[in-house]
Amino acid sequence: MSKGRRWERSLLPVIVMGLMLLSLHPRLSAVPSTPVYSTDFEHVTKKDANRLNMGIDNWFEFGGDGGASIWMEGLDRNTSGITCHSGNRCLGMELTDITKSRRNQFGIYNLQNLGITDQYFVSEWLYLPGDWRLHLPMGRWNWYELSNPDGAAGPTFGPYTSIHIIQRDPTVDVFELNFDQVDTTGTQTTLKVIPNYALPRGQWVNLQYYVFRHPTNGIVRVWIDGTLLWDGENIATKNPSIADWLTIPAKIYYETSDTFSPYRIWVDDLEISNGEVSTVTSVSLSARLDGFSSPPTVLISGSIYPAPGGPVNVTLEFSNNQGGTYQEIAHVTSAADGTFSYSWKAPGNDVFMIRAEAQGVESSAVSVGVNSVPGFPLESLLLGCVLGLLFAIMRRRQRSSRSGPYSPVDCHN
Ligand SMILES: [Ca+2]
Repeated sequence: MSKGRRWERSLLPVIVMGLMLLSLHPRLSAVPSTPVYSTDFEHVTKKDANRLNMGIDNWFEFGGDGGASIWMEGLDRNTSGITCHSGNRCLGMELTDITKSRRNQFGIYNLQNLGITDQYFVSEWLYLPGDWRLHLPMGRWNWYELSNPDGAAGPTFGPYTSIHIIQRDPTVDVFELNFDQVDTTGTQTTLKVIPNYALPRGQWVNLQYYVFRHPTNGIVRVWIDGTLLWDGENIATKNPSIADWLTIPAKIYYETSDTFSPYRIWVDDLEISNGEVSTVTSVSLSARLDGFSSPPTVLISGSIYPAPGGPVNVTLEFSNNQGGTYQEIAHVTSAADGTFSYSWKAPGNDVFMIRAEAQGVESSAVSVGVNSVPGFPLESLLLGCVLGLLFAIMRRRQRSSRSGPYSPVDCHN
């Protein structure tokens, strides 16, 4: 073997290392993002009694004056015992007088303005109070409507799908989850029943749904806390005669003649995507200090489970007060296999707790100690090596194509 080929082969690991390092760089690994809207409600305010300043068209339908209201928890109110899912603010919805209104529904309209046509995915966190229960014997109205994943936005408002909670005996703490559809004539059909459903109350719950809009072959899938509970296919999700449509991520709907009780629900961390997004059940994270970089760089990497099959938004945060409060590092997007990475220039010497969040699911926090030490820009050095080497190889191959195979003399040119 010639010296020329040994020279190339000895530097091959450097090339591979350099390319691997470059592939980890966030500016070079950016991928298209499927999510088209998200809010943690931290900067959302009430626009009026029926709308929020949240950047997209929304409307709260109460079905009667003075019987229902909305508020920004953490801004308009601080309800005892309520901690928002993220940050300090979330949306609160309530019925205040169910003789006037049995409805408080949070509708989002004109999703086509976000580039959505016939597919969308909604992820959000909901909170039902710990003492939440229904109050009537089983009858026509002993059910509670939690959400309408899809619906026509004009008379007769069909077809639409509903997520219903049923309590067949109000003296027994057992619930049933029903997935129903109302067709264009107003007829309701129960498409799936989950009896003895362990309804989560007094805790935040991740509700996610996917809708493919089609007059006959539509799809609606619903997950709660990452578990696919309903996989509905070949159902009507689009009314060809009504152009406008909406989705209702959260809703209170219950019997009007019931004795009043404070039916409240809270909403936080809403994200809308323009296609189906696999649901996140857990997030793993690791972080280590790159001792050769200056200023100190923390190499953060992690993975979303299960593999989402497409990009998912991931928020990275740090705390330098032993986990008390967190500040944002960056928003990154995962690869289709769920992996994500980021190189973070730490804001000084300290012990940092770092965590990642995707679709409202948080990783465990990991700890990294940063000590600023004199170093050298390894990344730049490797990039220089790689480019220089590639240039040299190209030149040698041009020469060899003119003058034949390498000779030992070539190495000393
Ligand atoms: Ca929030």
